[in-house]
Amino acid sequence: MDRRTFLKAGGAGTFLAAAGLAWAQTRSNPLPIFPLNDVTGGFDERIQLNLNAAAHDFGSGAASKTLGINSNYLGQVLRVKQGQTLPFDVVNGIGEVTTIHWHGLHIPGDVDGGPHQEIEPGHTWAPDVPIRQNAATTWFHSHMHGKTAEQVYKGLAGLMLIEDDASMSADLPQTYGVDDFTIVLQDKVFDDDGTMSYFLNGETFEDGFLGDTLVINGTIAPAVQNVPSGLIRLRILNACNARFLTLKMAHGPLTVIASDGGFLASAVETEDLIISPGERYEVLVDMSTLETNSLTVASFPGYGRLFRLLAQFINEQIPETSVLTLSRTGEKGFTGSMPRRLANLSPARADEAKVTREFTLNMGESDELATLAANWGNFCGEGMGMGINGQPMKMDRIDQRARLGQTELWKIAAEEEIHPFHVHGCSFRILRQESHDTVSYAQGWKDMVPVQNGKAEILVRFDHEAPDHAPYMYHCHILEHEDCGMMGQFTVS
Ligand SMILES: [Cu+2]
Repeated sequence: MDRRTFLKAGGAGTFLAAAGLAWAQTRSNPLPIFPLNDVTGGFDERIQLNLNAAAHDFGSGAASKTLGINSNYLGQVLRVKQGQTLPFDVVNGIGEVTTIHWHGLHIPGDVDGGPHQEIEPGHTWAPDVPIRQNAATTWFHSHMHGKTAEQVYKGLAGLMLIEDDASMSADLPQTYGVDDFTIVLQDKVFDDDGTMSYFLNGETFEDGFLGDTLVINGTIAPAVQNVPSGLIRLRILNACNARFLTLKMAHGPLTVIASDGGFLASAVETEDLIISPGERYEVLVDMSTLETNSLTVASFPGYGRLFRLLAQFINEQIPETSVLTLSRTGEKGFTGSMPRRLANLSPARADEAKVTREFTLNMGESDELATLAANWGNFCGEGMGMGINGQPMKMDRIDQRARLGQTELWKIAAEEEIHPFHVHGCSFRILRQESHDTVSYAQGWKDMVPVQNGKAEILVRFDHEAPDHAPYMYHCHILEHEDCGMMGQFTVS
């Protein structure tokens, strides 16, 4: 057995163990609702984001060492409005250097919060962040190169709900914490003493860190939430470091109304929704008649070669776990009906592209890649290397130069495995995924595309500048892959 085969076998062992585990505890916790900081009506002073080192009980009874933003774990939900320029004071109190990247925002490179905008411990980063894009569910998180995976895992992430005039007057549930819920899904490992653990070895670098316990809004699943009758809106973020999730309702379909970059053209009904690390989807669930309904999560059985092979034999045992039970009260809630038309979305036209770029996501195999990755300051397992087009991330190298306002066609391929590819500074449209039809709920505005078995093609355009000293990133959103060098840099001018 060579090293990789051995690592793969190790990965399968962990997976088999996880498959036999009850992912969930037996009792349900109340769904934690993140405090809402709603500045859509304006703000009097700078918006303070305090990054803290803290302790948090996930429901295991033990306090885990965590990171949080104005909170002990994860952060407030910020609700902001198109047209605002948000004056942030991001105060680094976590005791080590970090950055905060605004994931999904169309903003200039010098306020993007990528790995070049380091915040030293005790220092404050004060970017003015212009919100010019349409309504969307976005998030922000550490992008400290080499530490992103660990810092995000520990909780350095929060949500930003961008609204606009259309979204605020739309006939949709939008009463926060009543019929409009922000849902953050993560997978964790807990030690026997109930504390959260994070460790890295060849396997966790290769597959990314996969937990065996699902956590929803910072509490061990399942959670329960009382809701009024009518439509319930769930804005869902997959904030796992590496795990793809398949979401379903116990009864009836999910109605998808928005993806990463905003509303779909029209609502899409689906039995299951695949959500990759970093992706967001907004769904509606009809609670007019059911007493209870549950959001269930299974691990997407497409991950890894051996995983797929094994999945054929043990597919039945992959636990489909309830993460959130909605329980209908007597109250009357949102009385509108399922929407049909949601937004004007012009068709994505490949013939508008002036430039074509090709990317291949590389991992593991060559010693050369591992040596380069290590030499250029990436954080990898021993002997491991990752890169894009044969090049691991290098902080002082610009890989691509794009022109402002020009439409481009990007073709992305993966050597092996599946990788959720993310591009900074924009939303894009998925044109095609060679291996399979692009699911209809992924045909709106996106900033993530899963890449596996053949090329994924996206149509992208940048409307803000990113200079050499503050370039944008494109990278795999399996955070251990990103830290290991599956990332590149580009300017826009
Ligand atoms: Cu990857």
